[in-house]
Amino acid sequence: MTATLRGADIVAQSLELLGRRPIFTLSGNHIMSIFDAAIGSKLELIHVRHEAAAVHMADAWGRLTGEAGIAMVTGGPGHANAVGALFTALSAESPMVLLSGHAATWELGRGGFQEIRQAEMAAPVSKASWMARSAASLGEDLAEAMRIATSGRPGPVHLSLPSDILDETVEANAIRWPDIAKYAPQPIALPDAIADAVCAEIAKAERPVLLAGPALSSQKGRALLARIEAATGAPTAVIESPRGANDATIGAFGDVVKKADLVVLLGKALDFTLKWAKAPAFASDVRVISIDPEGALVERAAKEKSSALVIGCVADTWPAGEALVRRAANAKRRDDAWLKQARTLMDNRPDTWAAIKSQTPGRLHAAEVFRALRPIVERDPETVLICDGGEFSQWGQSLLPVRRRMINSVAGSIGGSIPMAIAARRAESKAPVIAVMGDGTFGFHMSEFDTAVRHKLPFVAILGNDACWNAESQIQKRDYGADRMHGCDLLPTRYDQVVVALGGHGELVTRIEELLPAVERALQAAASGKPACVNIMAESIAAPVIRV
Ligand SMILES: Cc1ncc(C[n+]2csc(CCOP(=O)(O)OP(=O)(O)O)c2C)c(N)n1
Repeated sequence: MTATLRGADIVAQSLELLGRRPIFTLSGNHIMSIFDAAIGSKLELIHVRHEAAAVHMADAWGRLTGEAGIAMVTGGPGHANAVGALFTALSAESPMVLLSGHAATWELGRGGFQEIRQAEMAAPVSKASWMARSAASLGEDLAEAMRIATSGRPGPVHLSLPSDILDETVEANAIRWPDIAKYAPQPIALPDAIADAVCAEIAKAERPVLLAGPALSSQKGRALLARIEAATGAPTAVIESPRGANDATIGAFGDVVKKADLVVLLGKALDFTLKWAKAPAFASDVRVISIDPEGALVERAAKEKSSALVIGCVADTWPAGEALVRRAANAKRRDDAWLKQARTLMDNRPDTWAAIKSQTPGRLHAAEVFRALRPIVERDPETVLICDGGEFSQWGQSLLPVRRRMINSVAGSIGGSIPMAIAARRAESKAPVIAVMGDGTFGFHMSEFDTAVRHKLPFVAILGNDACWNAESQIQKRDYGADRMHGCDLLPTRYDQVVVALGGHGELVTRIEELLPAVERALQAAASGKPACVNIMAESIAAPVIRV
């Protein structure tokens, strides 16, 4: 008798073959065959409370580890819930794969249960999106999805899995298991001659800057940028926030780019975050170099900057960065006066911040909170920090220097930090995982504290609770006037008690003296297995802007 396997078993075994990692999932009719196939396999299922959370977790896994994170949801509504979160992963350039169950192929076009055109739905927020067509080749579909997710500019990929294909049995000798070597990413190198030309342009420029996209925001990516900076003498920065050069993480970088006479884009799209490198954000005669994995983005740079684009080349970011480090030695050495000047601006945090104190009894100012937290995040160099939400967390971005950090991406999409912290804990077993967010943001996925408790994946949430969607309230104040701020109020809810009810640890902080003891207790709770929330009553203040 020939052995047979179900499509679902082929999925489970292929996922093992392609490198074991957790599967962030929410169950549903179309994927119960895969849950069944997981029995006796080494698949680790982390079962969440909302499909978007599964995607945020896979996104965080991708960003922290560099390997494709996997989210698995059911078809129709499960898929629809998941798709929105792909936008965050796409703009964070995060490698991940969304596997969605799907109506059976024989139901299609006939009004099948939860039938919807899933691949088309996910296409605008994915690098690639398709529906599997045969059980025998499911392993190849998975390998191809992971290859695309991790190749070139990393990003999310979607694969729909029709339930009849998952249920179908295939004879073992007919199964096309993926040849792993065939699916390894094939990076596009930057030719030495072009690397030499880029290095020569940098050496010749008076005030060059090198800007990287979110794919280099990882610890490894930042280390590569530090090496490029040391080798070329050009200041480097990751542009990972919708605030672009005005992201408070990079201090007064807006003043640096304004002075620049050459901008090297290393896997950084020329887009709204850079105001398309036009005046007044940049000098009107700034010259631009674009090195990008996507030809379309090199072309866009050419279109936006016409003859000011001095070099455009399709190459992958990592090998291109390595080539610049290697070839910089051949270029004329520049003095480091400009680099020092730029670094001073990027490290700038206004002196006045050191003395900021809350003006509102019973509430803390964000600057007080993050000044106090800085020594805590610096205690362990492997600490993972996640910053999410509006105004409060941007103070955290600015005041908490860490090597491993994730923010809510160029899309500025709030809400993913609690699931991201859970996935970060799964990727990092020892160092503290700290998520900073506003109270509006906390509400998106607070039920995932239950997931953290069930799966013993503890972290600490630092919650700036001003009972307001403050970022939007600040827009009303700025654009329409202080007398037209309305409709953005929340309640001073005891989110700490919500977390206790879900099985975690909660702290309420209304005075600065209470902050550090509360955070230490929260860290201890997390170290002993309980996720924790420090609910800090905070003043409603605008995000920091650093200008010199
Ligand atoms: C998914 C998504 N929904 C809505 C927005 C718009 N938005 C940006 S910040 C913000 C308010 C955030 O409020 P909160 O988390 O309480 O942080 P605060 O600004 O009060 O510090 C909103 C609604 C967004 N960027 N992303």
